[in-house]
Amino acid sequence: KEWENKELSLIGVPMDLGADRRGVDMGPSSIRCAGVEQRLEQLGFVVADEGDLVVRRAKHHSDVPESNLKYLYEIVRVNEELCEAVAGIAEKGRFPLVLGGDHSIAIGTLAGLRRKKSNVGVIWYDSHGDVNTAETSPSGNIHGMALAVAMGYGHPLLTGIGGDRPKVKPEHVAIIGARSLDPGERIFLKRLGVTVFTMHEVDRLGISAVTERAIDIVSKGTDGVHLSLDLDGVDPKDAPGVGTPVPAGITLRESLLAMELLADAGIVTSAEFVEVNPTLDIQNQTAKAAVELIASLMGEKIM
Ligand code: B3U
Ligand code: MN
Ligand code: MN
Repeated sequence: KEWENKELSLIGVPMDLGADRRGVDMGPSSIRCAGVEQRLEQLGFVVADEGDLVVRRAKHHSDVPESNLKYLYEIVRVNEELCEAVAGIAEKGRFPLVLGGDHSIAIGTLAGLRRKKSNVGVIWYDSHGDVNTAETSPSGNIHGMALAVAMGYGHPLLTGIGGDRPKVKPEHVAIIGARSLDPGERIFLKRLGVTVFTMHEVDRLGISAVTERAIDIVSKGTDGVHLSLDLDGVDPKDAPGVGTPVPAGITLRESLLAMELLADAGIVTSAEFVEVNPTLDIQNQTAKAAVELIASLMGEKIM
């Protein structure tokens, strides 16, 4: 593994424009407060905290007239910067760990990874599919479009970040935890043949079988695996501090098992943890859950 040296770089992206809701910009800060750096150091990682990117407060979302893409220009600008930052970290052979911010930042993360890897596998752990386009989105919120953009579908300013080529192939993606898909998203996912482990599969097969199947899919024919974990994939009882909680989700306990299985498989080469909104949280519980998940993903064992 390229990060066998246990060198890891943290980068925060206080992005909330993709969710059009304030508070998720404090996600990186809340995860840092929950002790992510110390926890990684206890695991033997040499952590470089690159700090946070700057996200400009937009005056009004209708900066693109007549479009269903809120805050498009600033989201593009920040993701271009994130792309460069992630590419730089990956090129140094360090493990990129990105802290969000809303899920629109996956666009920049995946674009940056594409510089180093031509076939990155992606585990999209989320209650949503995030495969809307301006045409299908009910909200105009770009965080609900990030995975479609990474696969090459969406506004050219978004799909062009880090170059016009698609950043991820549909056959290298596995979504885990889906339970809120828009009609257009269902059609899109079927048409592209993306593997989706909805809550139906999680309940029928169990999280361990689902995670094993997902590992098979994202590691076949790929040269690295990115985990994109939206905290709203976790059940809101365990992770209440998210902008769009969806009930009946994957418990924290099941999610920790999924992270342990990923750690055992030794396939994950980058990760991001997104959508933590401390203004909606109870005592920073959701950021603390994120730190537990990060520790398990990076190899922490009970004994
Ligand atoms: N699918 C809806 C809702 C949504 C997506 N992601 C989040 N919410 N967090 C949309 O707006 O695209
Ligand atoms: Mn998401
Ligand atoms: Mn979500």
